[in-house]
Amino acid sequence: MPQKPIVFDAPQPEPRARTVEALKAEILERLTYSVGKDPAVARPHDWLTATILAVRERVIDGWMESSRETWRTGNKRVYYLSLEFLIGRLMRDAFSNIGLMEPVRQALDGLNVDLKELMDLEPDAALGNGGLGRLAACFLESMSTIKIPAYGYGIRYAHGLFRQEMSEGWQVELPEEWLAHGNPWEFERRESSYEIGFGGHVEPVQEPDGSVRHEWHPSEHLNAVAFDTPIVGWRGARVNTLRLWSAQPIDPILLDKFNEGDHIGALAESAKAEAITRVLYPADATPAGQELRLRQEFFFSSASLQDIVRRHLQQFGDLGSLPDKVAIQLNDTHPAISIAEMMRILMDTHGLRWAEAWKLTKGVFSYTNHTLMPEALESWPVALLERLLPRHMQIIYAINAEVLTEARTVAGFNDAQIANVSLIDEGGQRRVRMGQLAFVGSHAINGVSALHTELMKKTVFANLNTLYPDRISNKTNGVTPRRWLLQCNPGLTRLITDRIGPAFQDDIERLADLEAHAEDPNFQAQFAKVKHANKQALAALIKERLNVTVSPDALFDVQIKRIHEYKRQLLNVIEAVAHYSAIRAHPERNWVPRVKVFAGKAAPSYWNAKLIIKLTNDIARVINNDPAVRGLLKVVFLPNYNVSLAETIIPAADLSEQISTAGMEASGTGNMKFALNGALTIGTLDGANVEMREAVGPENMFIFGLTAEEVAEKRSRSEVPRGAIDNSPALKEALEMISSGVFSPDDPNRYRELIGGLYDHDWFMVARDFDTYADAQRQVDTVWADRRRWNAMAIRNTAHMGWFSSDRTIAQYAAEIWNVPTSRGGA
Ligand code: 26V
Repeated sequence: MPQKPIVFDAPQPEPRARTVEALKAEILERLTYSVGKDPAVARPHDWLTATILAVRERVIDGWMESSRETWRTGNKRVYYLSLEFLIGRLMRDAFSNIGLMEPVRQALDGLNVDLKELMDLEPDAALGNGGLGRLAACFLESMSTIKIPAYGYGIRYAHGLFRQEMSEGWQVELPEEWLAHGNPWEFERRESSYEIGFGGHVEPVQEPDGSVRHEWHPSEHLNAVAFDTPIVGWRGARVNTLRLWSAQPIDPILLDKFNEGDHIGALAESAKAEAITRVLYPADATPAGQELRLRQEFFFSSASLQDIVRRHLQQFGDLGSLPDKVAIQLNDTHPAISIAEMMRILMDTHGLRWAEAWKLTKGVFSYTNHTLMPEALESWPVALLERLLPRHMQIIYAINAEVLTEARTVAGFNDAQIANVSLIDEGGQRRVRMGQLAFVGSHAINGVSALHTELMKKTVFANLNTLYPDRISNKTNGVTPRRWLLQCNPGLTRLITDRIGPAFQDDIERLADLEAHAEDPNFQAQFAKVKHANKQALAALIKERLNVTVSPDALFDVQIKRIHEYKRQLLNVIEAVAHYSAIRAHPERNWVPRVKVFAGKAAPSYWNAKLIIKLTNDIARVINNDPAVRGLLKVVFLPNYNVSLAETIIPAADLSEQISTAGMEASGTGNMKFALNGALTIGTLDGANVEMREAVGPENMFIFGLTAEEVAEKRSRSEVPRGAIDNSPALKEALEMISSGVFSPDDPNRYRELIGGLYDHDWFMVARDFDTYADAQRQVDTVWADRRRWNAMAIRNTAHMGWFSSDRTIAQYAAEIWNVPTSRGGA
């Protein structure tokens, strides 16, 4: 159906009033007329929905304006394709960004409703696993803030990341129900739906001019239906769209089958279609190899590209201008099949020739790599792709032929180099390497920290980097200071505003003005007071959730992130055991009271990660109940880590644990959030820690451990860790305690294998980094004892985190990859 032309001067309503009175009236109105509840009997969830609907209207005013402007100016749009968006709660974010937090609070007060209570009711949208998904969410907010016309494209999972509960210290996974009470933020766009195919065959068709066109005839079809959520930038600068696709059957019920009496069969098709967007894959430990995952990837890639091309043609009429008007960022390889899908759309649907289609494709796409772990790099069996996406497999072969010819003739590659850049992994079962596909189909490829980008050039993409030099660049990650400072830490925000004025709220690098106050005893006292209040709130939460009493005067030492061997929660836990032992052995010493806080989810199939959770809980039980410890050490594992929990824990942290094996954490973003909130980092020279050290100064951080180079060297020699253990009595004792069952009397062998691995290969260098880590922890104690010094360091951490704002990261993508202007200038 042809689209109607856009009428820019079409009538539009008056923007909504923003006064307390107007909000109050509107909330009542929404409660009555949209939720359908009498205020007399309305329940908290009804008030929540009504409040979001009322504020949403103020967001919509900006949304319409932003979208009209982009249509009117014809500015380039950025499309961020991501299988994950870990957005968390939206209410405080939206209210605060459009400046309605206080008016809404007062409006609700006038209705005898407590805003805080409503905020706690909002589900935490966990459509992501960890850092990669949260980065996508920070990026969306920053794109709105610095005024880039942008869409996030992803999947509207019916169930996000599982809910974690503890059963006798073991992780149990329960389904997550974020949509149970509906989702007042989203708009279903039935009219924006696209057909997605799978399977079938490809037919070559001879064209009159002698060329051959390919027609793909899928054997399965389903619909992708759009759900839009507005994403508002700071001070309402711009409102962009997060468009999430939901899978729906083309025929909800096969009526013939139903009438024949095959009721289950009649519904089976529809269940199969809907299965595609039912759940988020919880695996960030190994790539999910299953067919359903590939279906998810193609499903959302295809829907997004059809939408992008449709919008482009509607506005500009021709495809030649695609790279001038469209930039598509691939968040890791999950949407990499988009490269082949774009080629298919351009050639098979729109009749473009190969060379032109390939030029346009490379012109629009760019790709971000988020991990170097060989076991984490996605690849799909050729046989599976041939069956599920036969046309795409043909296109991938054709791309590969072109790349390999170039590699041989232009670059003069030898056989080993050819095998390395090939899109097809020929070792064993033939597989398509999605990283290589994403690389060759993109004009720009980036890593997420300086170190990670360097390692990318030296390892996975070494040969592709030789073949296509200058394509790889670095874009160090960042975090949005709105959510991760202004909203989650209002006390610190007020204090900073009182001291250096409010300018930092609009230009976060102005936080550097705090440097001048770092040694001011009065400011230090206020800074510490804010921290103390945040720690009291966390202590209350720990009491409520775990019934463990912790003192807010103790040092809060925090490690919260996905549980992974490379992130080395095990190193932290072993050090806790060694410390416990030392406290018992030397009660006379002046120990610094510490609370070790852990939180994080383990992939359900990742046994060692789950065992590390159990170990943490086992150790916590023993230490917390040992009177000889006299409360000098407490260990707590807070269940169900998510964005909202992070927002409570981070402002309360004194010490941030960023202790991954060097070379393995691509960037980390939690590290930035902690430092921004005045925590000191204990960490390795890994990921963005390296750049954080440059920003805050090495004297304001506790760096320890092997470097990435040393790790690589030890691994290449298969060096055994024996020496490290034999030479460290403290480590040796701690390991023996754990493996002999001191913390698991009910099952003394529970940790034998886990600890045995450290003696045997110690792939993650836990034993070899132990001593320097333990030393760094004692250094932490020494500085803590000199509280003036500690506070000065904490203030300096906050002062120098401005650069780690996702606004800066996004401005770099805009200038160096997307070629779009921003409110900070450029293009
Ligand atoms: C990591 C690993 C590591 C070891 C074994 C297998 C495996 C599989 C997957 C992953 C994570 C994949 C992608 C990811 O989430 N990367 C994260 O991206 C963040 C945003 O750029 C970054 O800050 C984290 O360091 C990085 O792990």
